[in-house]
Formats: sequence, structure tokens, C-alpha cells
Amino acid sequence: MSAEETKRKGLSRRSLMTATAAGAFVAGTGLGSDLLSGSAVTTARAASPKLNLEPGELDPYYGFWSSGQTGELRILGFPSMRELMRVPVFNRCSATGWGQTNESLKILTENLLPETREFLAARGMKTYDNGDLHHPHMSFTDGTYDGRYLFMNDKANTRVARVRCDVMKCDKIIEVPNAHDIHGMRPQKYPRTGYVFANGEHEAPLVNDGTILDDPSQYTNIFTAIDGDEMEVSWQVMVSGNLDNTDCDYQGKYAFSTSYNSEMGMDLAGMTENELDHVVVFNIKAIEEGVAAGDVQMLNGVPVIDGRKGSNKKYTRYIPIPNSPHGVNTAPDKKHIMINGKLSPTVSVIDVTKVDALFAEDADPRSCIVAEPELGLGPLHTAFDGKGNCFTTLFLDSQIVKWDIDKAIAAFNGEDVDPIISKVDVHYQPGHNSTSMGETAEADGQWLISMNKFSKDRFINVGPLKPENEQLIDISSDDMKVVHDGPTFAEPHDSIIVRSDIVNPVDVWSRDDPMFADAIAQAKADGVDIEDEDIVIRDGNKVRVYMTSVAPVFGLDTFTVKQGDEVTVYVTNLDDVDDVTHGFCLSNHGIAMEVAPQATASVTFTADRPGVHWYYCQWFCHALHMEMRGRMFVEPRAA
Ligand code: CUK
Ligand code: CUA
Repeated sequence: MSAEETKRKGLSRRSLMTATAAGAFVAGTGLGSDLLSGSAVTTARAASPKLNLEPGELDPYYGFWSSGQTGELRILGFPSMRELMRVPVFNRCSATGWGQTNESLKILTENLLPETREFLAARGMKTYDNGDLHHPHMSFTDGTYDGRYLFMNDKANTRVARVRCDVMKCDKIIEVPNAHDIHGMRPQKYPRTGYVFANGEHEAPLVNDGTILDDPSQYTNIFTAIDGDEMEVSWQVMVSGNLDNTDCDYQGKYAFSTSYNSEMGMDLAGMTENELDHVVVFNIKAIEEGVAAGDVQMLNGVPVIDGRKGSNKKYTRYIPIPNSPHGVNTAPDKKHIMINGKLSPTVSVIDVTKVDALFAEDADPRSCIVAEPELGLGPLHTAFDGKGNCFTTLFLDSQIVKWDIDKAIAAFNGEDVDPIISKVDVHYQPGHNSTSMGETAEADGQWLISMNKFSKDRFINVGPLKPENEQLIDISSDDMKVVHDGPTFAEPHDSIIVRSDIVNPVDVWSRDDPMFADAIAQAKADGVDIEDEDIVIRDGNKVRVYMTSVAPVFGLDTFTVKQGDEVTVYVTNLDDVDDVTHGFCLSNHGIAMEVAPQATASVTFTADRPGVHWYYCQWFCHALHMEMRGRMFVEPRAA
């Protein structure tokens, strides 16, 4: 199909804007729903995967959920949709002390850019304490999840983080230089992760020091490849247009990023002006060779390749796509990449085997598009069942559409077939959707989750700020059945659903874990056996308090410091029993932290309130948990 035809088929922007308003109206009234009868929920079918778990039964999948502007990662049991854990990442957490303990502050601060550190210090801050976490994805080996790490982006403060799946704690956060506001992010699928690809969404001058301000002709966007093992930036590519979402192929050759602002507009009208935007294809090997050959400029210690349009090199190609495309999703057939049209009612299907010719022969960039089915209004993201079918969210229509890849290709080639199999109403306005194992080669076609931005009338009212609604859909047969409504707090965008046998977290910490290696090294330097001694070490006006905890007692009932001392309290949980987590909360000091079995955790503060202050265990650990407390005596400066 030519660009002209695409343009003709697509709806005009004006009609889409009208459709937005109409869609919102229909959603608000609850009309258009065939689910309110309730029969859909209770109909049992022999082929259906099991939804309801008996008390004590375990889920067959982990759900790893983002939390948007809450900044944390969430772990759900799936399909029960029970929230099991929240893993603080970019946020500050009152329960665990994330953002306050020395162990977490090290992770939160060690890879901040120098100018950020300076900027924050001037405000009395050590790190950012907000984040906007959209995309959680697991590391891959040979095209499927390997249970090592989860990676996630922070759009708010241009960071990428990693969570260790053995302890389900964040162990690395890097602030990405040169780029602005990391949005789309995906790990390399093959041969392994490998790279984590990250899109800088927002346009800015490459050297953003204030010499260029309102001159968008000099703005650029940056694509970043991060080494997921070292959590360091390997290289970056300067592109034309902005970058939204990204995914990569199963060959380890290419990454694909959507751009909704090929116009480089600085306002809504400017960003949506063209009927065609594009997908940038990154040729990973060519870029690596370019970096090795020194065809780069070094910027903030990172090699930056010029992959802009007209740079005429073999690093990137630009495929015209209608219209302000959003999601990029690689099919488990290892061959097709779905580009979701957003303002165009189409999904553009790229055949990765035809991408080689774009680079080798300078073929027409659109020659790798093998289908472009018209699916409905506002396609944002596509998921897969591993049986040749796709499930695309239609934001404006408040629907999921199931369609057949082969039929879409046949229709594109002129055959008279309808690729659409069925549609189901969701409530309301879906963004991402995910299927069980659906972003791997092992997609199993059991479940789909539709992550809906609005819940409106689906739950009892909690005021003007409503939860989102995540709806569970049984996709084991051709009709899609919504079987569960799941409200969530702000604002999970994306999720992955991972077979539970792939993820194997431990029950207790290992004493040689790197998470608290600094605390152990300090104890050693102080001549303290941290697992056996409860002792206060004075070092000038620095005081280090080493304290064990065994339910229901702290190793120290009291300790004494002087007003103005810089005090570090190290608590080591000697309980070697699963689920016996202790805490350390120092009242009226704003200090609290988690100390899980066999862990050491530490916190540093200035003791500037003279008097008696209780510290207590704030994780319920024992029948005598309330009694698990002690006193800090702070001698006044005059004494
Ligand atoms: S984006 Cu939010 S619905 Cu950040 Cu993945 Cu598409
Ligand atoms: Cu220890 Cu509660």
C-alpha cells in the first residue's frame, strides 16, 4: 500500500478528535457493554484456564506491574490478580526505608550525573524521590525470560533501573546522560540481554547548557543502548524526530522505535501535523562497528553516533508509518513487528526478514511492511497468543480487537479476507495489554490483561481521583471473555506475565550479599563481628551503633549519643526463618527501615534532639513484637 492510500484510508485528525469525545461519552454512560448482564463472568467453559484459586493455592504466573507515577514495581499473583509485593525503585518508601537507608541511597545516588548531584544538593536532596515507571521487562536468554533481572524506565528523571529477581530488590539505577526523559525501554531478546534499549522521548539541544533555548531546529533525540549486566551506557544514537516506544527482533540484529513527533513540533498542532510519522530501525551491528571505528562524538563519556535522516550511513533507517504511532510489539513468530498507529486506525506489520534489504540495498523503507490492517480507533499496543493471533488495544473504541496475522498479510496482498476475529469491550480506554508469556517466543495463549486508563463507574466511588481498571480476559478460545475487574492505584502502564517456574526468589538473604557489603566492611574496619556483637563505636563525632535483632529483642536495649553526633545504626537480623522480618523505626526522627531475615540494614542521621527516644520494630515479627523496642539517649550539648 502506498503512503497516499494509507493517508486516504486513515481518518482525518478532526474525525479522530470527535471520536475521542464520543468514545469518552459512551464510556461514561456504560453503554456499549455487553458484560453488565453478568453471564460472561459466570459462564464456565471446559477449555478455560483456571481463574479462581482456593485459599492457599498458588498462582501459575507472576505478574510484574509498573506503577507509573508511583515509581515502584509491583508483583502480582496471576491470574488471581492478588497484589503480592511492592518493590520501591524510583520512589521513597516508608515501609522499607528505600530512599533513606544507606544501602538504598548508594543505589539511588551512585550513578547520578555530576550536575544532577549538584542540583539536588543545593536543595538539600541526595536523590530524586519521584519517578514515572512505565515499562517493566525481564531479561532474556534465547528469546525467552531467564529469571535474572527486571529492567524498568523512569520517564520523570531519565533513569533506567534493574531489579534482581533472586531477592526482588532494585540493585542498580543509572541516570542516562544526553537523553531526555526515558520512555520506551526493552531488553535484547537474542542471544541474551545484553543490551537494554531506551528511548529518550523529549527533544532538547544535544549540549543542553542554556546556550540554545527556543530553537527546535537544533534539538535532537537520543536512543541509548545500556549494558544490562554492567548497567552502563554502551552507546547512543542521535535520531531525527522523537522516540516513543521500542522493541527488538529475535535475531539480535535490529531495534525499532516509534516516533509520534517526526515533525519536531513543540505543541500539539505541530506534533500531529503530518499524516505520516515513522519508525526508526537501529542496525545494532553497524552501530557497534561505527562505535569501534570511532565514528562518534564523545559526550559525557558516552560515544554518540549520528543516525539522523540524511546522515546517509548504515546505522538507521526510517520507515514511514501512519499516524503518530505508539506501541512496538514483536510477535512470538520471531518474524513480525507490530507498529500501533494511535491516530491511524491501523497496525503496520514489519517483516524483519525484509529489513536487511533496507540497509544492504537501500530498498524503499515501506517494502518491509507486509500488512496494515484497519482495526478500529486508537490502536496503542498489541499482545500475542503464540498461535498467530494478535490482541490490540483500541483506546478510543474502548475495545480489544483479536486479529489474525496471516489473514492481515493476505488482505494486504489483495485477497478478500477480514483479519478481524472478534472484539470485546473493556472498561475503559485501554493502553497496554499483555498476554501470558506474550512478549517471548513461549507465548502460551492463556490470558490477556487489558490495562484500562479509566474505571469510571466500575467500582464504588472513591472521589474525583479514580483507580484504573485492569481487566483479565480469557483468550484460550476464539471469543474473548472478560472474567475479572482489577482496580489499581496510579498508574500502571505496562506489565509482563511470567510463568512461575522461571522466577525463583530466595527466602532469606545470604550474608555475603553485595547489598550490605559496605556495612560488613565498615564493621570489619571497626573490629566488630557484626553477627555477634552489639556495640557502640565512637569515631570523633561519628557514632556507629551495631545491633543484632532476634525476635523479639534488639541486641541493645539502650545506646547513648551526644547531641550533634552523626549516628549510623546497623541492624543485623539474625533470624534465619522465612518471613521473620524486623524493622527499625526511630520515633520522631522520620526514620524507619526493613531488616529481612539474615540482612543487615543501616541508616545515618544527626542526633540533634536531646532526650529519650524510643526505637521499635515496625514489622510484626512475634507475639512480643510490641515489646521489641529500646531507648536512644541523646545527651544535650551543654552536658
Ligand atoms: S506507554 Cu503508557 S499506555 Cu508509556 Cu508504554 Cu502506551
Ligand atoms: Cu521484630 Cu517486630
